[in-house]
Amino acid sequence: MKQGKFIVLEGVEGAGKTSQCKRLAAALEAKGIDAVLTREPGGVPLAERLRALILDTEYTPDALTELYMYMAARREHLNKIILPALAAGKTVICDRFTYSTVAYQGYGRGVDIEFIRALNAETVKAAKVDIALFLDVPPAVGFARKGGADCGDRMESGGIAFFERIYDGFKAMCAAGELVAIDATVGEQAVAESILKAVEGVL
Ligand code: Z5A
Repeated sequence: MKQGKFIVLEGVEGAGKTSQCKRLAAALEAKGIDAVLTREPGGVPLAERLRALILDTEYTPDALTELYMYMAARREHLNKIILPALAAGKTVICDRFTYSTVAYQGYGRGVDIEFIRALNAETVKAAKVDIALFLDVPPAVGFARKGGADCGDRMESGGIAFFERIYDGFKAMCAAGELVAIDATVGEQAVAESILKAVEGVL
């Protein structure tokens, strides 16, 4: 069985990742490609439970505790969904992945970036990302789309300076060639077309 393709969409809040993951899955299905749509943190029951705990404002984990929770969710997700789907020849579309950890816990929270990269590498070493796209929308635009930050979500209560650092982190990964930037400030249909064009290069 030929290994499936692994596609990741990244971006700040309100960049349109969730909408575009769904559009991409539908576009690939229309081409006869079996696509699995999933997300981080989450995708499988244990990781979804970790997600609820991570985002819960009741808890105040420090940056390292938060990092380990994202990693634990990732490992479970990888083992239960991503690797089996890829091995079965399916194309996996994942809403956020390792790049978010570098951006949020590294650039955002200040955890050592090389340490995060080492943890990411050890956690996901069996999975190779074929293309990772950054939906480029500045944080202020993303939050405006959503009608403001969701104060019921612990991550979103970080303030605009936190999200500016995260955005800068994603841009640095684009400059390093780890992420492919897509202008996502334009209409949804135009963004979807740019994404499909980029993805067709790896199918
Ligand atoms: N996180 C982390 O810190 N470390 C990690 O390792 C990982 C994650 C994996 C949960 O992620 C949190 O986890 C997140 C990062 C952190 N924290 N924060 N803050 P999430 O992906 O579930 O949460 P999110 O980024 O907040 O998702 P979101 O707000 O739902 O954004 P989105 O998926 O990018 O956007 P959307 O839902 O598709 O669209 C938002 C709205 O914009 C909606 O009304 C759309 O109709 C509209 N929209 C979409 N596209 C457009 C365009 N092109 N024009 C105009 N309007 C649009």
